[in-house]
Amino acid sequence: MFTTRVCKLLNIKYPIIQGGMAWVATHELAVAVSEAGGLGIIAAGGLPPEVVRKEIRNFKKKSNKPFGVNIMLMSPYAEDIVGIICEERVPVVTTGAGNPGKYISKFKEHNIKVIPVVPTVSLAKRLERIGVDAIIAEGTEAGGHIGELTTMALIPQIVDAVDIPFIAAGGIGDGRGFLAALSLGAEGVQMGTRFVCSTESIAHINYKERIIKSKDRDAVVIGRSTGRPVRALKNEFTREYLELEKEATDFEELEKLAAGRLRLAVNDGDTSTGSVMAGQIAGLIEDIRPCKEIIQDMINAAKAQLNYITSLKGGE
Ligand code: TUI
Repeated sequence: MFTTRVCKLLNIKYPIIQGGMAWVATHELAVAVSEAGGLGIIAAGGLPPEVVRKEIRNFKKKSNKPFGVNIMLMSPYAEDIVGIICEERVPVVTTGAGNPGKYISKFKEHNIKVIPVVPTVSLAKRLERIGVDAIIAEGTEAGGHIGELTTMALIPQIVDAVDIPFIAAGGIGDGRGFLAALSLGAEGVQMGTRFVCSTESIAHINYKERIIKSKDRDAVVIGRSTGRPVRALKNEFTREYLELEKEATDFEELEKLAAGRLRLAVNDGDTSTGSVMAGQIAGLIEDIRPCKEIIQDMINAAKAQLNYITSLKGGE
């Protein structure tokens, strides 16, 4: 059940992909997700290329399952990381925070599956034309760097616009969200925030606990004025940033304020002055569990939800 073109394309059991969260998505998390039947992803984020190579090799030492590397296209190292991914024969690449168009032919030459994250229909169509294998359509409910459209509005418009399989992301954290995404036409889901709160995620315990403590309106957006909006949980840092933003401060000053804040929260556990990037679904998450349980429970809950829907009868 729930076997889609995404499962066949990626050679995975469940069409569940782990988000490429900078600093959080190390090989440890990727191994856990891949071993549980999903697709684990190592986030290159802003890491130097040789560190990414080590992460890839560490994954391969611990698992023979398919996995991917996410390239954050704003990284100054993006080009070199593309080279390493090709050398190391990584099976799948996801990209974020930009248009990966110029790298597609190189990945194709190396037989690497490319799945870019896109926030709009127009970019999805353009990338389909140049030969990407699938698309991750990400709604604004997601954590980190975001687009404008909601998942609910974006997904059906993507289905109507492209023929390649695509994966829904943004606001998905359990079996109900998974089933809803499939109902709208997606052939898989990508989850970030849910996997941050896994046993295997190396995020500091304070980061995980901040997500568990969060309520529905805690995931706020900073940086709208810069053209690079980012969703993170409300704290001293987001308040200071939003105050500065109100004063119509220039881009550079805002960038300076945000520099290093994600690492501070993820690695040092400073959830007051660090950036606790997370999606709107954070309010739903109540526990830290092994990736295997997260995935199994999602599949079981999706089946239960589908049975419930089929059981609904009209008022005859
Ligand atoms: O990339 C993400 N989420 C991220 S990246 C990131 S790293 C960061 N660290 C500190 C400050 C700011 C960022 C944190 N979260 N998600 C995928 C995503 N990609 N969302 C939106 C996009 C996107 C946006 C524009 C993809 C393509 C795009 O194309 C524009 C163009 O050039 O056509």
